[in-house]
Amino acid sequence: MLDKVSICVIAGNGGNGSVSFRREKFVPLGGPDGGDGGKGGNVIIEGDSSLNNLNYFLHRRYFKAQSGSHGSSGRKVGKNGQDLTLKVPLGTVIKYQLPESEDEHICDIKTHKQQVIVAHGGNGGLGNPHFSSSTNQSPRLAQMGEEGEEVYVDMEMRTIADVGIIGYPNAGKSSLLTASSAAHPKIANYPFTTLEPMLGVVDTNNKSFIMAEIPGLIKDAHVGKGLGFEFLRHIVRTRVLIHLIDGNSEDPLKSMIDVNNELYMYDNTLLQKRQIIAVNKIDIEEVRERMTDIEASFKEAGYEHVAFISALTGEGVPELMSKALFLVQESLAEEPQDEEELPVLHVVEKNTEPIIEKDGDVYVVRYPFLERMIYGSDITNPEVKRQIISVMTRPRMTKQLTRAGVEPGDRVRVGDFEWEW
Ligand SMILES: Nc1nc2c(ncn2[C@@H]2O[C@H](COP(=O)(O)OP(=O)(O)OP(=O)(O)O)[C@@H](O)[C@H]2O)c(=O)[nH]1
Ligand SMILES: [Mg+2]
Repeated sequence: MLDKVSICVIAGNGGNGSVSFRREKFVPLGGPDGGDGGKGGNVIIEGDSSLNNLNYFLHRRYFKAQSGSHGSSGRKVGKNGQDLTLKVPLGTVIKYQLPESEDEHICDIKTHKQQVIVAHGGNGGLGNPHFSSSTNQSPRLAQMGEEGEEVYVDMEMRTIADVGIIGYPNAGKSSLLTASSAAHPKIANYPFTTLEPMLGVVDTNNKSFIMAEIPGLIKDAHVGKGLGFEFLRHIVRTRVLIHLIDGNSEDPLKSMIDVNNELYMYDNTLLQKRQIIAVNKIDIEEVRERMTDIEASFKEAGYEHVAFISALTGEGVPELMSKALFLVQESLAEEPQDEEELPVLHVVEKNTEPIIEKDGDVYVVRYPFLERMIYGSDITNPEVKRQIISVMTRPRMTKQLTRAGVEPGDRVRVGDFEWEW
């Protein structure tokens, strides 16, 4: 079962704007009619309640949404690229960081069809009609489409179970899951039979909840003993823990304290969860005889309520499940009702003002709007060169460049285009 994966997603590029002129009979050169490019598709991650693992990502780690089509003559706007939607199980936590950004975006996919856009498609480039002006009726300028965002996304599935069964290996966790749900985890008389979390649906009192067996917790799990902390993240979001103890073990109280210590080492808030202590295997004669002693030792240590069950015969199991359900409901009632959660969509920041920097003797203008115009136009054409310079020397640009210290004779560069001021 794959429950943790990193993938690379790339949104579609915007299509290029087009340079084109109307062709009419008897009119040698009509007005500009190049269409804008279409928008690139987004990459979206969507919750799907029918999934329970991330296996889809086992063999594919690289995903790209469709790019927008280029604009064409007759003001024909390019088609938008299709979004790419990746489906993940509920309980998946998504983390990603945009290039050149400090902020990490974290999003928790909790509901069916919940969506988050992890990479935005690039905008389409503008066609040449956008560059016409009173002084330039035949603009040969158009914009290249914007690049789609490329983002690395870490996904981690954290089981959403209401109840987690914890306890030393061999305590009978799988047996309890089998006794109370339709799940069929392997049961055997040796430790570490179960190597990954097992889930089952428990029906009790006309209600149901999801219960998970959390395997592998032993003393020193925090330094990697047993299965280590591998699966502890799965209990972070459970509401109730059933702490199952082998009544036949040497020191039931100590084994419980050992496991709770490990929880504490991992995340001390885990001990604030509602926990039911259940001593198992009371069908065994010796265990039955020890029951009062065990109860007394727990009481002495401050644990008032201990349930006694047999996962094998089912004795005490229905009562234990009712108690678990009761505590789940209690925990639900306490939780502040989720204010309508805002979808986590990162805001696309774009510099809307030119930035002027010096690279040696050259003044470099960084401004996506103009850079894309350079890349979208044929700068080998002398007429295009002339038009670019006239856009660059409009009053607003001139003011900004002068303020930055540009003087006649200096070199100025935008994208691949360099000229003398
Ligand atoms: N007599 C008796 N044996 C039990 C009971 N519950 C479990 N067992 C036995 O204890 C052994 C371990 O049971 P599992 O359910 O596999 O225990 P587990 O906690 O899931 O163990 P791991 O997955 O290895 O951590 C098996 O041989 C079970 O048959 C019980 O109530 N009574
Ligand atoms: Mg097991």
